[in-house]
Amino acid sequence: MSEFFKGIGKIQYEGPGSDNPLAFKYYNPEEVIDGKTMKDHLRFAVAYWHTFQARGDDPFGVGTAIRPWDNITDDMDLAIAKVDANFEFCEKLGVPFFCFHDRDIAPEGRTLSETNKRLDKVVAKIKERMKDSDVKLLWGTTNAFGHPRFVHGAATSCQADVFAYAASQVKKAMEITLELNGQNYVFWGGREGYETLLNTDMKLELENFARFLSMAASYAKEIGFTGQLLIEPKPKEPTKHQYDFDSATVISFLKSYGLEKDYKLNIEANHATLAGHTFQHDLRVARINNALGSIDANQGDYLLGWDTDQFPTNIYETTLAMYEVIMAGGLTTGGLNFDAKVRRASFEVDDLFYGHISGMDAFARGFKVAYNLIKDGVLENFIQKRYESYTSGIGLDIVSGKVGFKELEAYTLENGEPKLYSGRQELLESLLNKYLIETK
Ligand code: XLS
Ligand code: NI
Ligand code: NI
Repeated sequence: MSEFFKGIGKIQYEGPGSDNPLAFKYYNPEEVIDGKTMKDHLRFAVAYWHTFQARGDDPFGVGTAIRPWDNITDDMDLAIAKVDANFEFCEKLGVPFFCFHDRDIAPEGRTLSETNKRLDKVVAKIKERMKDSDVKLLWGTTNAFGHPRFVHGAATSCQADVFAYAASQVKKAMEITLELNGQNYVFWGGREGYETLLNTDMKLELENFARFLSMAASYAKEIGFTGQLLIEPKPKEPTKHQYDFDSATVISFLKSYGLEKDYKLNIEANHATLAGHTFQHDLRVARINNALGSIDANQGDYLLGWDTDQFPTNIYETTLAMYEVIMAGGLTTGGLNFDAKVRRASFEVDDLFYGHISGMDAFARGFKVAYNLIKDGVLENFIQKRYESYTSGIGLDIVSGKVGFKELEAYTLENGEPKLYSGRQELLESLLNKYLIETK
């Protein structure tokens, strides 16, 4: 087996004082916090598509990436080689998981059965590598948006034969995810949305989408896939309006169709911001609905209106994200998948390492700050006090359903004007900064 990332050894934790660019400054995988190692708290994953497939092309120019597998011309040889590259990369970084789309690991053949045979070949290779590696599959998914047949969508296509094709594809992708012991299965509705309502039967498309997800959940049960099914919200791109707009939309969609027991959410930072929310907002909505499943860890650019999928470096945001994760009880079967790509100008292989190292350090740091904030009750104590009026008297009567408008009017007539209290945002922001700066 040839080595792809020559000259790069296992990335070590060297601590905040280190100036070695190929070392962790904050991510110390073996450090135990609250009874668990950082590795187990953070459950990082490498995204196959960005790391082994993407070439840095954009609408204005071709790919710029220089990769150690560039000399391999046969596409199946290349697919097999990338399995080795994936394991070497994850092992060198000490990342415990990876994620893929079916079409990332094996190129399509001329027919569905040929495509599936190709998948089987690559899956056999992955299984073989898994035998002597600790690297596992966090989730599998289907790419039902890249091929021209999905021009009008997959589950929400206007054509039933495309719906059927997409179902066949998910069926197979679920089977291989099970075979590889994947811990989750993700649905990102790449083209499940519309460009114009002038040609769109929105009601039928939404119903079909629900039918598709319900068939998927039944099939998962039938084959004994016990991993978590996840939906990844995104408001737009590639379609003008994606049906899985944001956490709130997806949760209410799931509830409308009775699917809420079968699905949780995979929240992506950049998708939340595209929807006009903070990352923390979409995580919070998921958390309070017991629907936080997994995370696509990346960040967008506030000046750009599209999904830039950058490596997460903003510690303020990783802190608030990890705050939600800890408050939700941890990631359980989910993880922090780097759905992130190096910039087009960062075309060397070292950049793939720098990107992941910076993301892992940013989340490790965010995790520690969030952990301390929660341990010291900095925000929770304040919040508890802020809502204290609902724990006794008229407030308790409201939340326990004891009173209606008449009783509330009587209360107000008797008690007069409410005495108000400050929300103390600036104070809390400065406390957050203190923890960001002082956390060891
Ligand atoms: C694209 C999505 C995609 C999903 C997996 O915007 O983030 O990469 O994570 O299909
Ligand atoms: Ni994603
Ligand atoms: Ni994205």
